[in-house]
Amino acid sequence: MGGKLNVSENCLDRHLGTARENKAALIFEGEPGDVRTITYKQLHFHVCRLAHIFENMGVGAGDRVAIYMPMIPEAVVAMLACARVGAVHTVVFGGFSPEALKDRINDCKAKLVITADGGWRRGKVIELKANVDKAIAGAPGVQTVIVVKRCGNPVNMVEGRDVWWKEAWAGAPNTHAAKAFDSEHPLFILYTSGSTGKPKGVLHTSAGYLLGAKLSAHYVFDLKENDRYFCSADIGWVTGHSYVVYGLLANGATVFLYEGAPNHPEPDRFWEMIDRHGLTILYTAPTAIRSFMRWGDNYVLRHRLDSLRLLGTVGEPINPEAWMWYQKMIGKKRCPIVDTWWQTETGSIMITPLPGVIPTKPGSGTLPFFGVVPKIVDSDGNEAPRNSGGKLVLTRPYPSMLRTLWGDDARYKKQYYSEFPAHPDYYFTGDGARQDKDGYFWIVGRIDDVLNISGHRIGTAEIESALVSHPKVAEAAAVGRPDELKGQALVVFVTLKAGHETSDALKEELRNHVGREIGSLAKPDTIRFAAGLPKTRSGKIMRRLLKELATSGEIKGDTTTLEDFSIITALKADEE
Ligand code: 7RM
Repeated sequence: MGGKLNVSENCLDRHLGTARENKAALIFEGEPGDVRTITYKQLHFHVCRLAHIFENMGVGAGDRVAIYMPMIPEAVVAMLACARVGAVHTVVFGGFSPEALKDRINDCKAKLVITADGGWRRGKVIELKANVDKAIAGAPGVQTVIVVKRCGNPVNMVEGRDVWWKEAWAGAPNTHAAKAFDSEHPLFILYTSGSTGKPKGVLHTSAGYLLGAKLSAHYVFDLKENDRYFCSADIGWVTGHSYVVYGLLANGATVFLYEGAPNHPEPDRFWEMIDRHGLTILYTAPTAIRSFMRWGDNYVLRHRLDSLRLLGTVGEPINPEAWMWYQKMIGKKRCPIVDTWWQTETGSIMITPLPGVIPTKPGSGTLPFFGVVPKIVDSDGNEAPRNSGGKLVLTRPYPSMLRTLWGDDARYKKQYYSEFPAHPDYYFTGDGARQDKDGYFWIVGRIDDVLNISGHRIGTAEIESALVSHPKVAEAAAVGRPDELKGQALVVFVTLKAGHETSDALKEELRNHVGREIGSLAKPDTIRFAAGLPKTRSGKIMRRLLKELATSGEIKGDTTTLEDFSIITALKADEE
């Protein structure tokens, strides 16, 4: 405490007057193929200007700003301009529905929303501004909306509330004296799924977060001055915050930003861009790698990929087969792979190899990063023997750890620090893992009620509450089933209120309903209607049994606490 800094100054001004001043900070490629290069000096101009615009609007230290944008440079400018004036950004992934956006805006009481008319995805326009309008209909606290013109699709501008980015731009000075904020000043809130129906607003602060992001980016990607770094994560996820924006810009790196889908116009878009822009580092998710494998080697073999020198993965456990393919087909056996384990809550990479230093094993994140002290423990918090599974905890604090859940300190303590009463200082990750004889960590996956679908965290409770908000649904239970492509697929069991008939049309209606409530990423892969759900005598849905049924079609596990066994027989008979 007591130290002061400005995060945006540390990402921008510190490079001015050095050889990096005219270096590309961002190389942007839109899905239609438009390319823009923005140097550190130019990015600084843009951020300074927007900082003035914010201040003229009365948006300053501590105010919350929601960012709902495509992957375009203005999104990065918006984040850094918030940091510059001490405003707290909450970036909401563009794939979330108006309903989900509204909840997040209301939870943190954002008074400014920054968006675009639309964004390109597989040749189509995602209508972001229209979604913002719907969200704001239920979020009366929003005073201003700044709109970037990206796609030129028609939008409705509300007089006195909505302003075009370009018009707000005119006249604002392009230098801005950055004020220093306390090291613990809030930097951003990022909503993430937990084990209850309501997403949690993970709060990160300034100095510790930036240190974690910067130091880890430097060592894990072994950054060199001439690197051109490509992380395919959207800035709506924590990976985009730490390893597109803050960690890389603080290091003065060149970041490649791509707006669209990896298979547009063809499934070789990434490889084509890597060659054309001479990209040197690729950081992506296992689910993307499995898609590339499925699309076929020919799309990869059309390209040289000889600029690449380092590969990374994040988001979920990588199966050894995908790891080997990545190493051979993309890295040509020349490039080290860093499998990086971390979370929205940890803010920066926690378990990872250091390339060229730590020997890797396909599927393992290997060893902890500097200052990180993880342990595998049993239910009492005692260290588990090597090679036996347990719960993954972080036993010591580190700079980039989350500070609280926005507006809910009690939930923060309960969620993360109450799992082991004998060790109130152990942070519980929610992951199951084991350590092998060499001390290497192998993450198995979530052991709480959180699913990891294509690297996206989704709480079963969120899906269930979306389903039961449909007028025909009585009860719902969501479980994960292993899926070759997505890691986990989403299976939901639904019982209907009396008087409603099951049908394929209703299944489609329910899928779309979840899409509207949360976003397309949460649409169930399989919907199964049931006459009843298996419950304990105290009325708790036994998801464990449903998960077994969804996975193997059988239930062999312990059913002694089940209240009514006939339900299981009926469920099995109902199989599609
Ligand atoms: C960065 C991010 C966090 C959850 C985490 C794990 C899983 C992430 C890995 C991984 C195995 C990895 N943040 N996870 N990285 N599992 N190996 N390298 O993903 O908050 O969205 O998700 O993702 O279960 O708890 S997140």
